[in-house]
Amino acid sequence: MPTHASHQEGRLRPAPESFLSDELISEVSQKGVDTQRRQLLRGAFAGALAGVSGLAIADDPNIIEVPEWSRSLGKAVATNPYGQPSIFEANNIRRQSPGLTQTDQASVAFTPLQNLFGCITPSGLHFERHHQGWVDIDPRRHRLMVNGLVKEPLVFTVEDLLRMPSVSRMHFLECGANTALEWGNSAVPTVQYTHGMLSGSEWTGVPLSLLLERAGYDQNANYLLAEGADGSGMTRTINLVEALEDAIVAYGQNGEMLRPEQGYPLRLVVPGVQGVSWVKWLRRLEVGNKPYATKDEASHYVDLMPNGQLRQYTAIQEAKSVITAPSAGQKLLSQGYYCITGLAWSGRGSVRKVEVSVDGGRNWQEARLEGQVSTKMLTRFNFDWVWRGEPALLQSRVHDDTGYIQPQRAALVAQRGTRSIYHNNAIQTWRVSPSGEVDNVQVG
Ligand SMILES: Nc1nc2c(c(=O)[nH]1)N[C@H]1C(S)=C(S)[C@@H](COP(=O)(O)O)O[C@H]1N2
Ligand SMILES: [Mo]
Repeated sequence: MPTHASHQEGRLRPAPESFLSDELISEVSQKGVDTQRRQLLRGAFAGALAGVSGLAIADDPNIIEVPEWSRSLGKAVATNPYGQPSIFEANNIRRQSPGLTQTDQASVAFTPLQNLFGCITPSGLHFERHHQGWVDIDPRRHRLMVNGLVKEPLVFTVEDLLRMPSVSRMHFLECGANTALEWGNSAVPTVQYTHGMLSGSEWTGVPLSLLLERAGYDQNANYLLAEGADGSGMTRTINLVEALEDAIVAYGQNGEMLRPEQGYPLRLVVPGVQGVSWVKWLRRLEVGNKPYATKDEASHYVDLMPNGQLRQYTAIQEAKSVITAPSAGQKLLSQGYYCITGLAWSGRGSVRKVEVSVDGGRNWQEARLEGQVSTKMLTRFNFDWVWRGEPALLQSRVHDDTGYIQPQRAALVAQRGTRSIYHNNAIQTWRVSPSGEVDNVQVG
């Protein structure tokens, strides 16, 4: 078996010393091109199956010389009391889109999907979307009120909630505006910006149903208002009947307390529903019997349909998938084997099947689903591909367990027009040119 080092370096030009320079990082951030990932693609995949992997190069100093890390003491234990990624991963960061207005508070930073494996997003790379900046709330002073159509209004402290029975479940969180720029013809440069308002985590907290039962909610009520404690006045109407099944008042994310950017110390988890309803810094739940038509569901988060009407309360994130590598902004440097990899998910249930096309949707073949397939969670898929230098159009499409199939862009546009912002779940196309460059194109 070739070692990881020989994969990285064998026969291939090693990464230039400067690849972590500030200039490069800022250039990468601006253009959204991920040079480090290119290096990895070059190193890890080039040659595998084409018979060149593991070929030792006689004068490779990385084989012959004993590196300094083998000749010295390592750093002391607990030098990093809270572990950090390797400095060689400094390029793996959340980024603001070059195509969007960048404001300090009402903005979004996207998850670098092109660099991630599996289906759990490291908490520090979970995308962030704040309407009024993020806050770091003192949990001792935070309160959650449950009121409205209940027998007994209640106020919980964070400690109260930590003492209650808890559940831990894996779910994706996708902003309804994810892939919004693809409604037009803006050719967003990387998958980080086309699909990076998407993350997957294990969430821990108290089932919403338990809190509402404690308060004695009115069994005829069918709506819930969720309110956040930040300055944005974030208030959302939640479908109560559905939320009673699987919504969580969460304090945990990937085994620790929520990160402040994700709503520390409490957030609502509404599996399958668009991100905006996952109210962060959750401070109040009001049981009601009609939709609340708050500002974020009357003027924002509505879909402008081709007939000029606005569609309201489109909560569920329909089935969607995307190839994360190879993807736009990356480059295939040699012919041979590639593992096409990506993510699939459905707000209505679980992924049944993912297919991949390398010819723009004319022919489809089934991809492998890796690991556990969980409901309303990201599923990783992999697909073996040998590239012979031909131009290619890479696409993926998911089937979910309701029988729904992710639509081609033309089919979605025929129904929805192009003036929407939210709920674009069309098939994404990456074009591979004979030079190996991969870019974002819209076909079909
Ligand atoms: N209180 C509050 N909750 C909020 C928001 C906010 O600005 N304030 N943003 C919403 C939006 S639009 C999205 S997409 C998700 C983003 O969650 P994240 O920042 O943890 O990725 O949180 C939602 N909950
Ligand atoms: Mo959002």
